[in-house]
Amino acid sequence: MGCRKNLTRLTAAERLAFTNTINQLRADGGYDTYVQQHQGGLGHGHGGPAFFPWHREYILRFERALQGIDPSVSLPYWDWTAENLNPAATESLIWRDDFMGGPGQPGTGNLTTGPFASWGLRRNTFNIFTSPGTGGTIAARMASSDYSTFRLIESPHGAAHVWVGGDVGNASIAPRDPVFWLIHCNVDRLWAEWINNHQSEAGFQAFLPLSGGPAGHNLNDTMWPWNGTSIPFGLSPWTVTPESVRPADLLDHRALGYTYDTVDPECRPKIRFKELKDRQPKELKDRLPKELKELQPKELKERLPKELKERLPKELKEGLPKELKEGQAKELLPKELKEGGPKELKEIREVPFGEPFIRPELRPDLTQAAFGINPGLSPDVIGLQEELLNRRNDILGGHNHGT
Ligand SMILES: [Cu+2]
Repeated sequence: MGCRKNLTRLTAAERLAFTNTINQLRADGGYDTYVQQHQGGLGHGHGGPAFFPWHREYILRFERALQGIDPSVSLPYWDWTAENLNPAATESLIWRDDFMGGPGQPGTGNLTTGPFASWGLRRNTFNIFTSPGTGGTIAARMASSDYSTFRLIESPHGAAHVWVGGDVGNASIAPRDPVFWLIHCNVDRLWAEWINNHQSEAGFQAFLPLSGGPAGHNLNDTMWPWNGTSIPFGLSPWTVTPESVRPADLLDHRALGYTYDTVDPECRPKIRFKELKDRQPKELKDRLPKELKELQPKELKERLPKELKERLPKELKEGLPKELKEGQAKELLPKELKEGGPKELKEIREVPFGEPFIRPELRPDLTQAAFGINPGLSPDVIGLQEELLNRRNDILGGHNHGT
């Protein structure tokens, strides 16, 4: 299944593949159809309950078009609610010249940098280090388990459009700027995340209304343009084979064949080794018990799993990790294991997944073509980290996410 990631997690190769396929789709003549559909759907996929499902189907079809060119591509998302600031950085990630390109030129607003520089796009002349700053509103909406409250996120999503401005700031032509797909992938992620967070609550509805709303906005209504009905908003038609696409068909993103890194375990980053390489081995070593500190990585690798096991209560020592995997006895673990393993491991795991940008102290030189760094550490040290993490995951038996 395709894994839709925060754009800050894309490798240089993934950024290139994404922008290349978009340019290819446009060169093939397949891009403008999406712009027209969005324009035709202005009064249908916007300003009402269908906003989330309509755009889910819409961007999924676009993603599949990209995958028809390069199957490795998935849409990335731009979490516009997070600080878009990279204080000590040379540039912020989304506006890199090898990704979305920069803001519009002062005066004209013309986009003259990046892979889409020749498209004739316009954007605001914004400061690349400042944020749209809509996080608070999103959090309140996300906390509600009522769809009619949640869906008001359409409004702060609009603020992200307007903040970038130019083409993507104009609803009738917004998808002309590929930033559109990143904004709407985030909208879609928020819906997936919201459903995931609330679905176990009694009476939860992933979409409302079930009936009684405007046409196209009820759970079991088919949606334009996929239903093949006449063009409702006066735009030139294109031929579609009628398909039944209803909000009800779109509630489970996994069933549609993709995952999100903030929702689905298999899409989550296990660990950001590349970013941690710089820092973690030294810190990890500093925290080891004195008698282990002097050991070389190879020796540590052999000894640590054993040490870890010795810290368990007697009654668990013999049985690990099978019993724990089966879900019992977690409460019998020593406090530090309960909370996610020895402090060292916990810190490895919790290093800043979810933050939009690589922490300054971990950040490679962003003026380089790639994010990859090579601090020249021994593979043994890296292997040790991996083993510790794997071991912790074994011990916690799948309870390794999100506590
Ligand atoms: Cu939008």
